[in-house]
Amino acid sequence: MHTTGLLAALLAPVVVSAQLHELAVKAGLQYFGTCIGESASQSDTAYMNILSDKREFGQLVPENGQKWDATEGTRGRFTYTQGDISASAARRNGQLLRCHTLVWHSQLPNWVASGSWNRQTLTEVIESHINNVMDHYRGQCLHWDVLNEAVDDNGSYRNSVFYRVFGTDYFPLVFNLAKKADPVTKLYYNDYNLEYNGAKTEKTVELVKIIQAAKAPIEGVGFQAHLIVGTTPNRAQLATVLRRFTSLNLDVAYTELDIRHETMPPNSQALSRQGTDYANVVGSCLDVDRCVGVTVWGYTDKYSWVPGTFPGTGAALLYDDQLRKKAAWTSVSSVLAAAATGSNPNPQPTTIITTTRPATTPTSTPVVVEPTPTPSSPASGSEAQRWGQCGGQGWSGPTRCVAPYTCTYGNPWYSQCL
Ligand code: 9MR
Repeated sequence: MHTTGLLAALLAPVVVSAQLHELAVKAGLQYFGTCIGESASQSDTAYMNILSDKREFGQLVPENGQKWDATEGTRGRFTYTQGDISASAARRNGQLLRCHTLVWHSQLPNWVASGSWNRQTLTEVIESHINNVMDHYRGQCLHWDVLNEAVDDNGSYRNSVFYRVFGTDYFPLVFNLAKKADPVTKLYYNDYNLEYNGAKTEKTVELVKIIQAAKAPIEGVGFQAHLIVGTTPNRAQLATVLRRFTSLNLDVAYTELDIRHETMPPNSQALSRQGTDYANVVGSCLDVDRCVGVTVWGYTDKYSWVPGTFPGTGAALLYDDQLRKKAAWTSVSSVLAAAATGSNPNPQPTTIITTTRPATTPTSTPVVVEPTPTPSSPASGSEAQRWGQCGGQGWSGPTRCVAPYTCTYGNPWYSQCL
């Protein structure tokens, strides 16, 4: 090889080949995951092949299968066919499972939404629902979204059947019932548009404080992050709003991330801007201790709720409708890889960060990634690092954790150093 050729080869960017979940774990998160569309999962093998690779997606959540209308469409008759699709896939693939959702005004069967209830009768209904569904998935859910979208977009409490019967008393009630039904899984409040730090965020802080004042066991807040290209807050702004909740002694996670284009089809500039927005969201999670993971609401534009709900918008996900990775995928992998190879994977910035990790520019700022043959395994030695896997059926890696972390049971297939 000519000297110049050799030099060029040495200086050539190393393409980021590692996958999203394995990079996320190396970067200090617990997981990078996706929701699973129940119908696509039954009909599209190529879709399932990518989704089943736990190096790419280490966590799944059902898009619709565990909701009230899917699990208890008729009072007292529980069906888990749809919900079990995601639980079985996670078990088969060795992936973590987030569970979604127990108490929500939407996808709520008519017999609940339009019933005529008092506090006692509606408590019985909620308790029976929570007990049955949580019992069915006991030992399998890392988190449960106990309460979903209880705050309206204008910053008032949502006028649902639950609010009309109980006022704010149902907030602590549902967390207490959930803790009684499954004391192990982490209990989350989950909502959208919290990212903008506006009136809705204020009200959600108030909701959390009501639950905590009643000594009920809320443990995390899920930021759904259904965002729009070009209007997504920047990394520092996002970290600031996440910290409003971690300062209340809660975990936080991005639970339903997608960033839609409002002009379709997007040109290359818009696709690159989408990459910047994605990197800012993922980067903000890396910047905040107790931001435990990122879940995208589907991974491919082939299957997304967005165009159906916001006609004329779309292309919100990391893979296009041909299952090819988009610029946004490269941005996310770059921001994770930069954190994974840094000396301090989860710093605690005290001032507004411009960051030592590039927020994006994946093509011009290539990141060198060490080969990572075994996801979630420690770099060396017989002890797993923080968030690393330390047990589970079929696991042959380390079963001890570096101090001060302890090997904590997540589900039969996954224990983790926490
Ligand atoms: O993606 C889900 C879509 O298939 C359903 O039709 C819709 C019905 O409400 O729910 C979508 O998922 C929602 C999630 O459960 C809660 N946050 C908002 C999500 C997008 O609407």
